[in-house]
Amino acid sequence: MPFVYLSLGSNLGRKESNLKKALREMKTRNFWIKQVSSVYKTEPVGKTDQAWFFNMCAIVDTRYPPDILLNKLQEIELACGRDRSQEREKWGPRTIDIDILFFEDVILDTPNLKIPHPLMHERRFVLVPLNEIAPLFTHPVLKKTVHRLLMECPDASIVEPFSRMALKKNY
Ligand code: PH2
Ligand code: MG
Ligand code: MG
Repeated sequence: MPFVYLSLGSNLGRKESNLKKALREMKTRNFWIKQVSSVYKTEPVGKTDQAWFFNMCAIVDTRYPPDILLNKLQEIELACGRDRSQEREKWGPRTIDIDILFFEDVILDTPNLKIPHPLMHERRFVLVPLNEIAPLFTHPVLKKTVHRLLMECPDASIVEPFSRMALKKNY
């Protein structure tokens, strides 16, 4: 089964609970959670006048092809209380955001879904947690490891460990 690399973020409501709930919702939908990173407190990027985020990454195993996987993740976002109709602006506050970073070494460029995630290498809030669980994974387009992308990342936004203990069995 393919390995998928996900980024999770929350900056509305009970942020850590939202992340845990998202992982639980995945388990009920035939996602096998292989690894989870620590949770980090991160400065908002893009739109800066909003609450700080909690971010983490996970590696999951699923049988869903990328487009179905995207639907499933949106279903999970909804189950965790995300209401896209209330989101007035791009990159504004949300209870949960789950983004596909990599789908094995698949490269996909459709209007709805781009894999690898086109901004991931510019975001410390993605690369720091991802480097914890997949430092040697090679970006299929940029041909650089996650560790190298982090070392070369120009983003200076703050990413600080929130819980050192990975969520592990605790969700
Ligand atoms: N997500 C965004 C925009 N900005 N900043 C942080 N720190 N964390 C996020 O998850 C995040 C963001 C759009 O999805
Ligand atoms: Mg996002
Ligand atoms: Mg998203």
